Amino acid sequence: MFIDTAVIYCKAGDGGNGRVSFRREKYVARGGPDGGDGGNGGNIYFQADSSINTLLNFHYSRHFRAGNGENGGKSNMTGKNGKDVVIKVPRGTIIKDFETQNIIADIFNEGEKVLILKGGKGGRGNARFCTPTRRAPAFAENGETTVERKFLLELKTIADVGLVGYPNAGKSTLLSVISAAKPKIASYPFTTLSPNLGTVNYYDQSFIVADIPGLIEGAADGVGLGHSFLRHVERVRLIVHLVDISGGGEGRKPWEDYKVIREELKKYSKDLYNLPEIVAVNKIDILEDRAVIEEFIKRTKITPVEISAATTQGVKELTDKIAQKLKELPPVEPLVFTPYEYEEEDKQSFFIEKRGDTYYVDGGFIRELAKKVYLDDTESFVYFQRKMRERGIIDELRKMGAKDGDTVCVIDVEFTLVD
Ligand SMILES: Nc1nc2c(ncn2[C@@H]2O[C@H](COP(=O)(O)OP(=O)(O)OP(=O)(O)O)[C@@H](O)[C@H]2O)c(=O)[nH]1
Ligand SMILES: [Mg+2]
Repeated sequence: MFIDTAVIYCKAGDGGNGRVSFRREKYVARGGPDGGDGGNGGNIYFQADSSINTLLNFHYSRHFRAGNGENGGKSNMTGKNGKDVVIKVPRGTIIKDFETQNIIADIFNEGEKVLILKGGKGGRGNARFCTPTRRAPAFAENGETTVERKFLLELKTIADVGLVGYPNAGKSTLLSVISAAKPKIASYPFTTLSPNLGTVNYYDQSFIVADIPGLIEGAADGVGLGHSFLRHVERVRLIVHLVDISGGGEGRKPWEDYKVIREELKKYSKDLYNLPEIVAVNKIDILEDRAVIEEFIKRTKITPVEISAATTQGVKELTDKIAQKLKELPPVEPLVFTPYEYEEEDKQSFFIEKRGDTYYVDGGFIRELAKKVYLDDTESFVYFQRKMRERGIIDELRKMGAKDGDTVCVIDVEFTLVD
């Protein structure tokens, strides 16, 4: 079974809570606060692994959770960070937000770890809230909690060469003689049901060839295996179009086969249709009349490379030609897109908590703003307050019962609420 899409659920770890604790030592009458910070939650990463080439695994396990950060301890002990989770996927896996279908990442480079969900930050322990005027803070921060996200994974294989052609043309046979791949080969159409990848080592160069199921007339409308697997040759640099010179033993005309496949490629995507192409005619070992090749040339205006994948005649010339052409072509690039960021969405968030008589304001919006504004400077602080008002934070404080003269604490800075 070939699986090239999957829906999975991931959750980064929550941050551990900060601790409230006071030093207790012999002969020390009143120890200061010594509650440690909570550890950070684990992250979720995706990593490309070229030893995998389907998304099948995700049909068995669909839930991934990174470890939570541990709570802070006494004696300023910071909690342990939660364990990261690294999810291995084939090269060319595109990760989308399930709800919006927006692209989050294209897992393109072999081995590269891409951060997809960040763990929650650990909360600060009470030791961190000690100020000259507040010697014994009896509170600590909670760790940041994270949300479970639903992703759609789509595989768009990355290869240098895509092998296309009629069923039974000998595509898999060709792949098996130019690479170490061992695809299924048989004398009936639609032997290949899912893409096979093979690496061709050519002197100091190497390239990846994708062999896909055969196409027939009407594939775009779902005839045969349809053409959805063409997504696996959308990201190639070069198409090698293999034509069965024996007409499939069914009296088909090779030049017609060629045109039919070109039509199907065009229907699937103009980009695919416009890719550089090398045409090869296969099975010349059983060619009885060279007139067939002459007619092919006349009708298509293309002089094909003549090969026999079965006897390997002409295969070396074809490989030379492919390698030469690839040298001239630019490398495959990752998709161009603006990555969708959950954090962007969260950057507008804020929350208010009342502890004792103090209102604590925090959240993505505040943190973002605090990065830009130096809070200890009066003028900047006025700006900060204005932004808070615009975002509706002051209104929310009032709704919660905050009155003039009440203390509001924004991250580390305390101020008195006035209109
Ligand atoms: N005589 C001859 N037979 C060949 C040659 N190449 C492949 N064949 C035979 O053609 C048949 C089809 O070969 P495959 O490699 O499975 O063809 P395919 O294009 O991958 O077919 P699908 O996967 O069904 O699309 C097999 O019986 C092969 O042995 C060749 O050069 N000469
Ligand atoms: Mg095949």
